[in-house]
Amino acid sequence: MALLHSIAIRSMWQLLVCPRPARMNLEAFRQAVMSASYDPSSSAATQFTEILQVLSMHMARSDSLPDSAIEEITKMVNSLPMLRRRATDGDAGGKPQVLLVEGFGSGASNLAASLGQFAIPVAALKLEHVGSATTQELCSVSTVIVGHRVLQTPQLGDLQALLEGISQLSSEPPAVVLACDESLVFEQRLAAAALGSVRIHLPEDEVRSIRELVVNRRADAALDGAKVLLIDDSPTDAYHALRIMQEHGLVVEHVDHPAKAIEAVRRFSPNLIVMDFHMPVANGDVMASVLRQDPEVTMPIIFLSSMDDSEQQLLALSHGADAFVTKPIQHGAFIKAIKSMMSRARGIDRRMRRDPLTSLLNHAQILETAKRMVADGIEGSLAIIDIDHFKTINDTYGHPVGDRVLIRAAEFLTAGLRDSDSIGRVGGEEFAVVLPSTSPEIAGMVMDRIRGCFANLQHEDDTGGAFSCTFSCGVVALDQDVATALRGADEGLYQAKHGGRNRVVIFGAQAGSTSGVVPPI
Ligand code: GH3
Ligand code: MG
Repeated sequence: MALLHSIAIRSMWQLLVCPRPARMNLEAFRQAVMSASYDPSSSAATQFTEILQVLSMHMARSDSLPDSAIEEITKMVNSLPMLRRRATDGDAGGKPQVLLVEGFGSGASNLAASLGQFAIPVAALKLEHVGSATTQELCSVSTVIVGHRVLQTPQLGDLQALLEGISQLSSEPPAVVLACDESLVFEQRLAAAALGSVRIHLPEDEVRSIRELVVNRRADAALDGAKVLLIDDSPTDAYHALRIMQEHGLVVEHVDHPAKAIEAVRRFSPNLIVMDFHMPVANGDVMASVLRQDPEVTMPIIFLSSMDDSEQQLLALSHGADAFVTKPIQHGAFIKAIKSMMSRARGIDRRMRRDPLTSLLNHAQILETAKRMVADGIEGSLAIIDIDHFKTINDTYGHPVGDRVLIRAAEFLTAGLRDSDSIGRVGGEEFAVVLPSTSPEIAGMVMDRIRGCFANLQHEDDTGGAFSCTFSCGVVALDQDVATALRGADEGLYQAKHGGRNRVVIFGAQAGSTSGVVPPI
């Protein structure tokens, strides 16, 4: 049975069924949904069942689907990857990815408690009880927190064995966060090196940097939905590589000739390229140079090769290749190589493009996105959002609680907007959203819907109490130069603040045109 993932299901629906919703394609889609693998208790499972019900109901009546059913299924299919992401994020009952090893100082348990406040679930375990921990509990662990006192005890060996066990289960060694009361001396650091990749955390260090470590490891480990361009002229080899990658949730596009590679890279924007070394017209070393001529092609390139010639391999590496995998492909080693390349590339990409607290695009990147959209002749809208009285939240509840509100606002925007919209953090408590192919009126309504829901959210403070907060938003047409649009959105935001906050104001694109407060939906 094919191991299909939510993203593959969505691609199939968008690329195959929606353009031609005839019986044959509908049937293929129904089969794919039925054979998809998922945790039967997850919210994604409910969504899968609902899709099947809608499909079966309409297919019993006719050979094609009415527009209303297509719309309904499209909505469900679009939300699948998000449900899956949520499940892996550990929200709706996901397995904890952080394990606290208890008994080696209060610093570690304090850190674990603070992470809990950032909505990161932490499981706890004593080393003497490792034997009773189940595979289920340990296989999702990517970070282990332990107090530094473990370094001076004979239990250090038990901890090493636990870490080894976890890396075998999850095919990745976990990161170790060593919670220390004070700076370590060199001998202690030497002992800590035996634990693998260790991050030292002192009482004065910010908890949010550990939160980032956990969140990033989770994002890096997930291959689901990452895009791979496979360039291979041999149908048999291509089929083999394609199957392995698809089984691990990768979205793969295959081209069978080097001449098609450049166009495919532009259209498909892969996260990684896997390429046969020996191909007609150009071998791998030349192809690597050709692809790297384009400044956009920064993604890793892995070569598949049956040759053992280390000199040729070195040459290819000097031309911009990143790794070699020898044919015939060994399933495990191949996926490991892909994971490690992809995770390194994503880490670099994230540091360059993303805001560390919210993982949204940073200021420069969201502006770049807006500029690119205008340059491509796509009209849309720009929204600037600013949280109301945020300084008071910090002053009343403390900075860490303020941070949590920012993270929540970012998650809320991400969940409420389309995948094609781009979201950035452009200041302390200010966000920008670029909505392609959306008029300011529609963008205003969308932002107002999110505003209304956000205002109803309850945020927890550190004493178990709850509070709510609001945001104001300015919206403008993005059909002109970005600096002018930004001034317009800022002006809309200014009017929203002065009109009483907790509202969205659409600023007219033309000077002197009317600006409007969005009526409640
Ligand atoms: P207004 O409704 O007019 O927008 O008032 P405000 O209090 O939201 O605006 P103001 O600009 O006076 O305060 C913004 C505050 O945001 C001040 C700053 O300390 C805080 N801030 C900036 N970056 C961060 C951050 O990363 N985390 C936290 N917790 N606070 C931040
Ligand atoms: Mg503010």
